[in-house]
Amino acid sequence: MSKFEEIAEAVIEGSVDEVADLAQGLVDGGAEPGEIIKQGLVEGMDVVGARFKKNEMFVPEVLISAKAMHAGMDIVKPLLADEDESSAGTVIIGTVEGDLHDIGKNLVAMMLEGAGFEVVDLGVDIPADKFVEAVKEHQPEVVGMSALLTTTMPAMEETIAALEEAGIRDQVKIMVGGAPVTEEFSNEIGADAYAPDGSTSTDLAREFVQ
Ligand code: B1M
Repeated sequence: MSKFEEIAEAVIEGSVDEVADLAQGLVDGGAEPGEIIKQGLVEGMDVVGARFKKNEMFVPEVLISAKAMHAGMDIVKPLLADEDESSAGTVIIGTVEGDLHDIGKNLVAMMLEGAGFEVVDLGVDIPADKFVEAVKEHQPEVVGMSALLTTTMPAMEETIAALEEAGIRDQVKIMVGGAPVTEEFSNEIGADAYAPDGSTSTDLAREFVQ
């Protein structure tokens, strides 16, 4: 097994210290930071995402894997000469206004980070105008919105309307998700895609930036 495969395996197992040690070892041995991310950390999180989708892994395990992935990122990220160059793209993500649920949104954000995206996580209870400001500031390729309450789902539509009003709707792809959200709802409100889970979010974001 190569050192990259070992790091991917350690991410899957959620071995935080092992990932950190392996990442440090690869850095000391002269491996490129981008290679460590793509062939090690991202490979591992890709497997985690796929297993989570098939119910072979569950939320607590995914969170531990994400923590392990972050331990590797902490070592490698400062060494990237130009983060933008190695970033797969930028995604702004947030839970919409009135909604405080963030476990799923955080998982999605971590999966996206694991896939090499620069993620700007706005947090929870984010009003439409904050999304608009963030798009203007960070110029992302993708905007992700999460809602866990049927009562906050309309805030997704309001946010899309605010982006349209600001004249920046067409600059971004909009992805929505959260337990009550459906493909049908996503189409109704004019989003570009519905993602049922973190793994699909990552696949969609990759498609969007191509
Ligand atoms: Co809340 N809550 N909650 N809650 N809560 C639900 C959602 C509920 C279904 C429980 C129930 O009644 N059975 C219900 C909603 C009913 C409805 O609207 N239909 C509910 C309610 C009513 C409420 C309160 C109103 C309760 C009250 O105070 N009376 C209140 C509202 C607070 C508010 O937001 N304003 C409330 C509060 C809370 C807690 C604070 C206690 C806590 C949240 C803690 C936190 O997030 N930090 C909480 C929790 C934990 C839940 C349940 C139990 C679990 C949600 C969760 O984290 N799931 C939930 C019941 C349930 O879902 N079984 C419930 C795990 C998570 C990994 O899944 O978030 O679906 P999920 O994310 C998935 C996908 O949906 C997707 O990917 C994730 C990974 O696969 N996804 C995206 C999510 N966002 C995405 C964005 C994307 C793409 C994919 O693109 C950007």
